[in-house]
This record gives sequence, C-alpha cells and structure tokens, in this order.
Amino acid sequence: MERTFVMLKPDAVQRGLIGEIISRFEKRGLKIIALKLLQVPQSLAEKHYAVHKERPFYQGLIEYITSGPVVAMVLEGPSAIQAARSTMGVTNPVAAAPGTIRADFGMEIGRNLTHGSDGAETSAFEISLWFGDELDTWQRDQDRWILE
Ligand code: IDP
Ligand code: MG
Repeated sequence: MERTFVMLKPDAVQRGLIGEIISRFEKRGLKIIALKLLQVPQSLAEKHYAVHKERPFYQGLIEYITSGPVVAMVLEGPSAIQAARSTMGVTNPVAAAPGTIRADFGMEIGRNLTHGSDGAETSAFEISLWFGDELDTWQRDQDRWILE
C-alpha cells in the first residue's frame, strides 16, 4: 500500500486546526500509521527542504517551518500521495479549489498550512527522514467499506 509524508505546518498548529485538518484526511479514508508533534530542528528543516535551497523563498520557508511546533504524520492508502495532495489543494491557497484545506483555511503561499510528499521517491525520503525506516501498519476494520 502506498505511503505519504504529511506535515501540518506551524500556522495550522497555532491556529488550532490540527483536529480539523487531520479529520479531513481521516474521513477521506487515508489511514494514519505514524503521528507526532514536534518542534523542528534547523537541521531537519534544511534536509527536508534541501531541494528548495536555491529558491528566493528558502530562508523564509525555513524560518516558517521552525517557528513553532508541527504535526508530522505518515498516511497510507491506495494512491496515498495523490490523495493527500488533492485533499490539501495546490501550493498557493488563492489558486486552490474550494473544499481543499489550503483554500478553506489559507490566504497566502507562505502560510499554506500543510505539506505532502510530491512523489514516490520524495515520500520514501521524507518518511525515512522524519520517522526512520521501520513503520508498522495496522488492520483497520472499516477498510472493506472504504476500499473495494
Ligand atoms: P508544495 O508544498 O505544494 O509541494 P513546493 O513548490 O514544493 O510546494 O514549495 C514548498 C513550500 O515552500 C510551499 O508549500 C510553501 O510553503 C513554500 N513556498 C513555495 N513557493 C513560495 C513562494 O513563492 N513564496 C513563499 N513561500 C513559498
Ligand atoms: Mg513540494
């Protein structure tokens, strides 16, 4: 089953949206197989966003992500990567479709509430970076009502 790394960024935590946002992933049918709240160390933020190192927004992004606690999680399901990203909406909240997390709660690209892995390789890298390589899954009794 596919896995993806999702993070609720400091704005989501500070605004009291943890429950609301996790609930959207959960209700959709993505299964939470790992979950923690943490203050992101500078070194972890830099590794996570290394791909953006040369971008003009990089410094602000690192400051944003280390500015308060985040909620990190691993979600599992068929096409979990795409399912999580479509639940979040596109990067810029004003361009995101209504009903997505970023559109419903966000106004600016630099405060867009959530992160989700953008592909299989990124997902493997990010899960290992944030949670290590040994993650168990669990049996969800509802699965036959969500997955064919
Ligand atoms: P994604 O989070 O939708 O995958 P990326 O292009 O990978 O989007 O960018 C990573 C994060 O960097 C975004 O979620 C957003 O927080 C931040 N970011 C991207 N572009 C900008 C920008 O133009 N200004 C400020 N922050 C940005
Ligand atoms: Mg990205």
